[in-house]
Parts: sequence; structure tokens; C-alpha cells
Amino acid sequence: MDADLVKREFMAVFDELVAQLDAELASSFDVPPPAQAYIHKIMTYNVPHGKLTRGLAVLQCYKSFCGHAHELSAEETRQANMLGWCVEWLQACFLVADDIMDGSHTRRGQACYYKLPEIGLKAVNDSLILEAMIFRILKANFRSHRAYVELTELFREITFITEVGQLLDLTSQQEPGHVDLTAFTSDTLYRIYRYKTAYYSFYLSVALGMRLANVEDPQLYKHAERVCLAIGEYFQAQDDYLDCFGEPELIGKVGTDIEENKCTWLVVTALHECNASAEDRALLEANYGRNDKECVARVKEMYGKLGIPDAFQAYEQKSYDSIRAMIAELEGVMPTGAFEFLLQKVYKRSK
Ligand code: DMA
Ligand code: MG
Ligand code: MG
Ligand code: MG
Repeated sequence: MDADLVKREFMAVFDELVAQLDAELASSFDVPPPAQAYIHKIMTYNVPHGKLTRGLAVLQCYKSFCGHAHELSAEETRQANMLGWCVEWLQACFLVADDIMDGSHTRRGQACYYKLPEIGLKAVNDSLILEAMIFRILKANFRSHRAYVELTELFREITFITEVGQLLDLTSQQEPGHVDLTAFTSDTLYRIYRYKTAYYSFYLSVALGMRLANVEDPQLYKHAERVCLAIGEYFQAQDDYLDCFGEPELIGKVGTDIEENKCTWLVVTALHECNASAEDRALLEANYGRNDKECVARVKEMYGKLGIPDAFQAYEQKSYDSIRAMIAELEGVMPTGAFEFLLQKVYKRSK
């Protein structure tokens, strides 16, 4: 089926879910129309405007785990797409909170939600509403599904893991405002990546597809987890790279990692793999984590001098090759189409 049609079918399920949540709110809650409209906007502003890779992946994974055993029915496709939207809802709830915590300005080519004058810090509660909606969608549509408990638990587990990841991201420095580059190690970096990004961005969609396809063998979930974590680490390294060297018009957001004193692939690589001299380190330390355009420019210039863009290209190829090898090892053990799909989606992305 061509990609446009797949996407149109997916978007139709979004409209259906919004209508379902709107209707439930109007009929089962004593909420006046302005609040209904407010909640409607929480969804339409924050959920559907991304690349939708995570959401579309659930159907692809489901198909890959069903093999050619049978063509999916319209209802099976719809179910996979509803779970895909639950992943997008989860992403929306994290991004609304993430943008507040990271002091970001734009997201997906529009103002960050909390930046809207009529929203502000109400966005904190709106993020929680987005999270709660996932479980309303699951209850309304999967309550009698044989895998209801597993599906619900997956969302709960992975929500917690991601929240811990955000905490690790936000506390990678001992004290706020304090710049201590020795805290930035590759162990710390990849732990943050796995927790804050890899589980929800890759493993969740694959595991949902596997649950729908009735896969029960825990060993197969372990294999999927290993590959998805590797793809997720690579994906977040790209995110860090694009935060500094990407085109804001393409990625839809303006980077803030240097100002925000983040533990990123760039700073870890600059410190540990590029033969930075004592002066180079001193320059980084003096300019990192400051909300000042000139400081940011000096850090970027140092990244250039240390050869970060070339180092990234090499890392990108090495990651791709090693993930390919991991996938190849699983041939004959389990279907690998889901992993191929995800890897192709992220390889050499510029947005
Ligand atoms: C994002 O990390 C992680 C989550 C859970 C949203 P990030 O802050 O680097 O993401 P972005 O660059 O999109 O703000
Ligand atoms: Mg963040
Ligand atoms: Mg962020
Ligand atoms: Mg980022």
C-alpha cells in the first residue's frame, strides 16, 4: 500500500479518537463548552503535527510480526493505528513538558505550546491531561481485548522509564547553573538516551505491534528491546547533533542544548574523543551552559575546530553498520521487518 494512503488512514483514526474524547467529555462530565474547547485544542495543537514515525510504526510492526499469514482486516488495521496514536499522545505529553523544562521556543514549526500567551504554565496540567487520555483511549477501545492488561502495562512502564530519563537529563549536572564538564561521560550520556528516548520512541511501538500479533515469548521481547535501544541511542545522538548543526526550518525547532547545559553527544565526544587541549576544555567550560549568544557561538566554533561534524558522520556510519549486524543476527529467530523499517526511517535523517 502506498505511503500516502497509509498516512491518510492513520490521520482518519486521529479524527475518530478526537471525536470520541470530545463526545465522552460532553456526555459523561459536567464540563462547560469553553473547557471542552480548551481540551479539544490541547489535542489538536500538540498531538498530530510531527513526523508520526512512532505512531505509524505500530502498524508496520504488527504487519511484520503477522508475516504473510494473513492480510490485516480493516478492524485490525484500525486497532494498530489507535495504539499508534496512543504513542503519539504519549510523545505529545512529554514534549509539552520537555519544552517548558528546556526553555525551548518552537516545536514542529510552531510556537511551543507553553509559549502561547493564553496557555503559559497551564501547559503543565495539560501535559498530564494528554497522558491520562492514553488510558481513556485504551479503556474505550481495548477494554475487552485479550491483551488489554499487557497493553496498558506497557504504556505505564514506558511512561515511568521516560520520566526517569527526563530526570537524568535534567540532573546530569550536580547543581543547576554549575558547569562541570567532568560530569559528561559516555556512560551517563547513553543511560540518558536509553531512558528518555529509546524506550518510548522505538521499543514501545515494536512491543505494541508484537502484543497485537500475539507474540508471547519473553525472549523475543528481549531481542526487540536490544535492537530498539541501539536504534534509540543513535536517534538521540542525531537529535543532539541537529540541535546544534541542523536547519531550524527543517527540524521545526531552535536548539537550546548548549545554553541549557545538557549532556549531549557533541560535548561528550568533544571532551573524550577529539584530543581537546587544556585550553580547548577551558574555553568549553567558560562558555557552556550560559544563556548568551556569543558563548553559544564560541562553543559551536570549538565543536567545528575539534572536528565534531566529521566525527558525527563516522559515528553515524558505525551505528548504522552495527545495528544492521544486530538485525542480521536475528534473521530466522524472529521477523525483522519492524527493525528495518525503523532504521531506514532514521538513517541519515536531517529532520
Ligand atoms: C527529548 O529530549 C526527550 C523527551 C522524552 C521528549 P530533547 O529535549 O533533546 O528533545 P527535543 O530536542 O525534541 O526538545
Ligand atoms: Mg529535553
Ligand atoms: Mg527538549
Ligand atoms: Mg534535543
